[in-house]
Amino acid sequence: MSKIAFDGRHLTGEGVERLSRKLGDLGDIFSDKGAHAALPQGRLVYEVESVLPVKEGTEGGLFVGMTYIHPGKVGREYFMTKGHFHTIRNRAEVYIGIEGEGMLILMSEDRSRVWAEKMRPGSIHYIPGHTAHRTANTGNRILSFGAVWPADAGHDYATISENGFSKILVDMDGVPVLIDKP
Ligand code: M6P
Ligand code: ZN
Repeated sequence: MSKIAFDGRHLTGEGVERLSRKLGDLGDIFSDKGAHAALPQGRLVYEVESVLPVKEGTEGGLFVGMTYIHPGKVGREYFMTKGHFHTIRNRAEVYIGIEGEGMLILMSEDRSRVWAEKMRPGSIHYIPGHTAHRTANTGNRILSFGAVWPADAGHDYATISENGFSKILVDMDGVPVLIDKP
């Protein structure tokens, strides 16, 4: 019997690590700085639960996680994850939509291409290597998805926090649209 399970709301079992990110932790990712500053900094944006069966950095190992993004917006931009490249750039990842509606936003390593895939319950997304990835909740309830990634992939957040993605996902009359970063 597996020692970890998803009970429909959370990962349960031994060794589940949890982290949460609040608006105050995410000042550098949203483009409308005024709208960000006006919101309560303690508001929860997303939570991540992960299981690391092997030591971080183990070649050939896999990690598994669940991410839960709350509904909300900062200005016209949807609540979203920080986003990252993998430190070892060629490492890929798989996301599986579980609940709610969202968009997986992807960007090529040279920043010239940004595209998005719709996430919904049951959608499966292959994130190739050399591709930055972040997810946005475009609905009005929680967006949750599962992820599986190589144990040696690593998270490069610095490249994204310095330059962001070259396009942002905004609400245009109720429709999520990618536009050039203002
Ligand atoms: C997925 C995986 C995790 C990641 C999480 C949140 O579960 O890709 O590795 O940590 O999403 O994304 P971020 O780390 O960019 O905040
Ligand atoms: Zn990743």
